[in-house]
Amino acid sequence: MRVNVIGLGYIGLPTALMLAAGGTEVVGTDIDQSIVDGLNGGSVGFEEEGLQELFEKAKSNKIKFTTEYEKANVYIIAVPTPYVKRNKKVDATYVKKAVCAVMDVCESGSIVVIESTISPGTIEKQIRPIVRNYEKAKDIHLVHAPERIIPGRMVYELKNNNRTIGVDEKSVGQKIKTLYQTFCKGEITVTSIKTAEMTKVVENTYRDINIAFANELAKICRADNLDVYEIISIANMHPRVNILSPGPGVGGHCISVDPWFLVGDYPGLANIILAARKINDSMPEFVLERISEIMEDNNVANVSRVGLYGLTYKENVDDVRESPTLQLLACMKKHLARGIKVYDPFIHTSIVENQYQDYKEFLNNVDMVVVMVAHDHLIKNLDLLKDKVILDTRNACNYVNIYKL
Ligand code: SAJ
Repeated sequence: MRVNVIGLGYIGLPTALMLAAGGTEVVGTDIDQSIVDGLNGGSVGFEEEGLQELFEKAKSNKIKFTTEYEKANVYIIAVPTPYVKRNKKVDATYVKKAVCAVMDVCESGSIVVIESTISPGTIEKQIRPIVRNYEKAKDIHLVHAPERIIPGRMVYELKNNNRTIGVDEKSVGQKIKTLYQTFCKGEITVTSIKTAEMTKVVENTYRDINIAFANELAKICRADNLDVYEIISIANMHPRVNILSPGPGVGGHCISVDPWFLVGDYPGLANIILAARKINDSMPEFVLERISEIMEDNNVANVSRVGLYGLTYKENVDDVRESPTLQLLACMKKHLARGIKVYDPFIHTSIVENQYQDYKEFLNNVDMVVVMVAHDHLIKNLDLLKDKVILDTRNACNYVNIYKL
């Protein structure tokens, strides 16, 4: 069995390494020469617990990295699927390009597994027509095997999470299941392609709606001066209730993106889903209102004396995609409000105005700190904040007299 993994990013690379470490012959392909050079030079490119050891094991099992697509029995495509901002539909361009390139090199009988998240029906409407254009089409098997791993716990979750495999034919499902079982100890469900596509988007949408509920509760509790965190923690003591946490908004490339696929594809039907998206997208604006109220209470006259802690979409990662802080800054810019200061220990290049690289210098220049992300770095250095007015949007600081959402 020879596997060609296409796209050596956050999902493709750990998957390729897992397969190779488990003894499968693997070729990893990426169009970005610098990624391939980095891997061939011995650097994995990003930090994840256990990834380095996995890399060493895969190398000793002769994993190969290249910019070329190669002949293989199975192709696993793990390239990005962003969404089109204008109509909120999935943009499958990268997947389609990868499938075309695979079709140019693969042999009849090959299996093409798409791991990238796609909206229900994408394989039928956009991928199958590409495959049909090739003479070998009738013997090419399409599969959808979406991943579920979370940044920060990727290696552990790749090994232990349950998985879904969508196929046309049960026998192909069994082959791919056996392949994934070389590293995955979780339960693997084999179903149809469209069900697998839908399930993946449903999982992230479920979380988005649950977070939106928590965020709406935060607004309701603020209006009535109740402690939303206490209410949620008591409610969650009920054996069948599990409300997630309110926050300054929802970022990242999954939970804030996937529900739009359903909204875009099922207009008029996806109502709760759309409302949830709107509530979560309204949170940065709500944080701005809180900042303005708290500034007034504490005689902080100028927004340039306010600092946002955290630029990433969640704690302890260096990923800023769709982050609530970026959403909040965009909102301020729209209202011609500028000058708020920003710091994030994970972001070492300057990506926004008034961003500091030195934490103490940042703190020296502000009277009020808004905790947008609760990195461990913040929690370990909480005493540095003791003279500041603090708005903690993550319920992470245990000081008294702290403002919450
Ligand atoms: N957030 C809240 N309140 C919460 C939980 C999260 O406001 O109670 C916010 C976070 O701060 C962040 C956003 O939501 O801005 C998303 O964070 P996350 O940690 O919930 O999820 P992601 O985007 O890092 O990863 C998700 C995971 N999905 C689920 O947990 C269902 C992961 O398992 C998926 O593989 C991944 O999306 C994906 O690729 O789809």
